[in-house]
Amino acid sequence: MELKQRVFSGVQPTGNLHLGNYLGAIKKFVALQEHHDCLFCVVDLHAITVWQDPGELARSTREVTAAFLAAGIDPKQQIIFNQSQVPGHAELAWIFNCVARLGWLNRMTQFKEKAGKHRENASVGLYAYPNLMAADILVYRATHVPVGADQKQHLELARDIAQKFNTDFAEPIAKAGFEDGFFPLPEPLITGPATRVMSLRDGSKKMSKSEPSEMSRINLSDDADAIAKKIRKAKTDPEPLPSELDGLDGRPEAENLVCIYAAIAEIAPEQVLGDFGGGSFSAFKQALVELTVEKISPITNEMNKLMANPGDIDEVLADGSDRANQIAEPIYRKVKEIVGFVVR
Ligand code: AQP
Repeated sequence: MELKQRVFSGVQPTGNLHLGNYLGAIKKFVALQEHHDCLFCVVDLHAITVWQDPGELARSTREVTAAFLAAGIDPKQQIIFNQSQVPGHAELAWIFNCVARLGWLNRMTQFKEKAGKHRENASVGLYAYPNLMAADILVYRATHVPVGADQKQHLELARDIAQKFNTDFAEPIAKAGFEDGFFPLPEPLITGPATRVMSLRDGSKKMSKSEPSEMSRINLSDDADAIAKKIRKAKTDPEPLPSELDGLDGRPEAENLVCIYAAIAEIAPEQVLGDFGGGSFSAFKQALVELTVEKISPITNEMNKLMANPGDIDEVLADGSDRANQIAEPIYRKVKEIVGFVVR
């Protein structure tokens, strides 16, 4: 049975959607929809692995949906939905809890970073998060997953889980007519100059929703003045911009701004240095402000308009969830048969 190419990716509704989420993920979703069948998910089950205020969670779920729509994803051609409305994600995650090994999860660096010193106090959900992420992808037998570089390790785990499931249940899978295994090994799509956008205040840390300093990130909700202020105050170094890429070695803040420019302008970092190399940071930052405002402000304005009608956003999610469920339900039913559950 030939497997259809299918794209899946998710964004957590945990507030402060930022330029890293946009360039590392959402902008790529928009490009991929041209030639692929895609599912774009607001992963609310993932969000609650860390406590969320319920009212704020609902607002953020609509805000991420608004960002998908405002960025240009077509909700009729593609599927936009929230994870908790499709039961197959959590159900398959349980089976994967029984397939994945503790040793695999113990290696996950994101859990170590997020749990920090208070590991004993972290939720079980935060620890098992990568199993749910594997289920998110595989409940659709998705083949391609566009993500930022921070998700690479979780994607590798999803491949390990798919592989182990295919091996553990090889016999019933073959009997059911799946000659090449039941689950595909999903391919990460981590490409372009902005796979890891860094903090504007510290080039060694990634731009992140949970960083307390607002100056560290550009939020998709920022207006032109806020964008300008944050870019002008972004940390740099005393040297002028180099003309060649290797001149950025050991200069993470300069490299970050060049890569942000390249990703927004859709050109190579070499070309950015060709245009701005040898010049001062202040001239480059001014150009980056203008470019960022030109490209991000229309998205922000559209998000604000969409957020004024939450009922319309909820309809997009309900319709997308129904369509997602139509794909997930028969796949999960087949999984149950393969595992040996008695089904009706
Ligand atoms: N800095 C980044 N650069 C490039 N891509 C990024 N992504 C996140 N940060 C960057 C990508 O955005 C998508 C959605 O991310 P998420 O919402 O699922 O969660 P996250 O990775 O946990 O986001 P944050 O901002 O880093 O949140 P906190 O502060 O909670 O850790 C993913 O494809 C992600 O790779």
